[in-house]
Amino acid sequence: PDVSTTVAGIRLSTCIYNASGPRSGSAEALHKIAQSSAGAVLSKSATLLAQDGNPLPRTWQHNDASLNSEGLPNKGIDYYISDETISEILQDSSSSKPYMVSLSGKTTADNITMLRRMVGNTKIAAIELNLACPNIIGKPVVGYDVEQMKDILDQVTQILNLPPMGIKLPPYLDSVQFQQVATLINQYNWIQFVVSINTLGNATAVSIEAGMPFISSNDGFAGLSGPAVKYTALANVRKLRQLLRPTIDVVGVGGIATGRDVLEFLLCGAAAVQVGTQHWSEGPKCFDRLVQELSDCMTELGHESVRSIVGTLQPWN
Ligand code: RRO
Repeated sequence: PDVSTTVAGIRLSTCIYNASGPRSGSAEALHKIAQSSAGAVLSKSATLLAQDGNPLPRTWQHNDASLNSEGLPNKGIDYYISDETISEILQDSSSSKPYMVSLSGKTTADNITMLRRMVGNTKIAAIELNLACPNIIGKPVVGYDVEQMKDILDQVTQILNLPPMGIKLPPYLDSVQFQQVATLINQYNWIQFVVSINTLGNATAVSIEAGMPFISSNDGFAGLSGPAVKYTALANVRKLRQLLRPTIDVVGVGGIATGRDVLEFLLCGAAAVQVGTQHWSEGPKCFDRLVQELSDCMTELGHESVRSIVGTLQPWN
């Protein structure tokens, strides 16, 4: 079966690629993704300047749930957009894969400064503007604040000749939130895709032996990911697909661990999917396995192409 897709008009040879965050902070790590069956390569969210992130321990994993309070450890925007880095990531690839950059400025001004540095850069296939980091101490999630979100989207509108643009959203839980955010997003013609979901913020894992949270940073409050969030992610993809204009692609992410999970996201309306927690625990060979499992599952169910599945979940009545 045909497992290729397009996102924002960009061809992805497979519909599965990495989520920003796990194993995506260095050219060396990104090169391994480029060498796998992943359909694209996406960087760790960049800030204007390099930073170390929050104190350790800042991640925790158990069965079907992961928590992180990384606090944006990254090498700074100039690293992720430099010719040297991009060549290193895409070196000895038979066909060069789309390379996408995630941005998560600490302020709107920082995001605008970083975007201006990417104007006219044709080596960057797309930009994922992260409006959903839950771990910056004292900073609200932009995607939960319609006013702040409108302000940044308005400012991005002023910048011309950017690579194709998408935004990364937090999980929404209430229908009013979905309506508000979709109505806002639909007003911006430059938004070509949305990525849903980022981690579910402010979760806590408790050690009964220590009598403390497992995670030290941010008082033990952290973003929840992994199979525990899959159902929330599926609903977010489905609802956004229903509410967003058809020219916006939805990229699904949240708890994908098997080829069957990928198919669930495609049915709900995802044009492509990202894998975060599973990539973190299994490493980049997860993309080879997931593409094979998806392909097998499609054959079993009689599906000829990914694109023909997208958004075909049927109603009961
Ligand atoms: O670095 C992080 O703490 C982080 C980010 Br920027 C994000 O968007 N989502 C997340 O779970 N962690």
